[in-house]
Amino acid sequence: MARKVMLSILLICILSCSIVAQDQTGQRGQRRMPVGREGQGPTRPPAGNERGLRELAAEEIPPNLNFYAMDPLYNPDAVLGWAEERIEEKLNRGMLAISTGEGKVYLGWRLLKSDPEDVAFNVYRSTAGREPVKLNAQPLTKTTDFVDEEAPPDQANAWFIRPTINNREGEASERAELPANWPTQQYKSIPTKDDVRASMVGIADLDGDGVYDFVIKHSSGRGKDPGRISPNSGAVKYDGYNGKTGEFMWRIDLGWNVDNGVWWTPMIVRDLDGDNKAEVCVRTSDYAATREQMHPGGQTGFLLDVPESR
Ligand SMILES: [Ca+2]
Ligand SMILES: [Ca+2]
Repeated sequence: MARKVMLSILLICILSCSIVAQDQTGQRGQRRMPVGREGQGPTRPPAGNERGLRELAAEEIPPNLNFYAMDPLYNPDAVLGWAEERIEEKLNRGMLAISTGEGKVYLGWRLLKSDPEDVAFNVYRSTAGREPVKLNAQPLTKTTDFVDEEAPPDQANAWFIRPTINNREGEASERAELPANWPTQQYKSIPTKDDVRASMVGIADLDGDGVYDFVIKHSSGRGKDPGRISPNSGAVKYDGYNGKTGEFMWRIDLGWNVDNGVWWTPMIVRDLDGDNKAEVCVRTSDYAATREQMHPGGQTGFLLDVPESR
């Protein structure tokens, strides 16, 4: 297994405000602590904050990073090192069934990189849990979709495909299902916890099951634009949702000291160490639970006056 790079550290660094450059001799620069004011300082993050990471010891920091975080975090199961092979997502077929009206159901699925060039597909439907029936007369070779115009709408239906290679069928995909009397709805709806509105969405497989999940950045607190100097109006928070089940997974509260910038408080959601579970890289700062606990620069809203910008 190739050594995998702990790029998350690098990216956390790039996004973090507390970065220190290596000098040309490779020596670590003097660690700079955030400049707090008397009576100011971080308070504890909420109990529900994601805490599955620990601080990285100095000897665990890969030696030739140009930048590193002052307090990099490291998942104990992750492999440290550098990627010698391109890290690729391991996704499932993405079998999809969408009612398009007039009794028609659009079916779509992924062509995988592992599929041979002459792959073809058979499409199956199981109605009310009965034995699946093949819908196509000949294996499909041109596209990775199919329209089922004969599914009984008054019964629950499930569809799946099997790739065929040299007329031999391969493994069945996961199933896409529609309940009886399905509505005409060309999207999936996932309710958000606490009716949170998203200002930004990251898409990647968080739990490694081959299905894309979602990370949303809360829009609570008006997003700040660079043209205006204004204090934060809310803590910056991110939520994770399971794309397969729609279930809420976790919430990360970065607190009030992270500027709620529209453009400069982004996230990167991507598998960086090759374990097929996406990392979430965000900008960090000392935690402040309330507006009153913010660093002084944050209270005035002047970004260049906050410790994280120095
Ligand atoms: Ca997933
Ligand atoms: Ca990962």
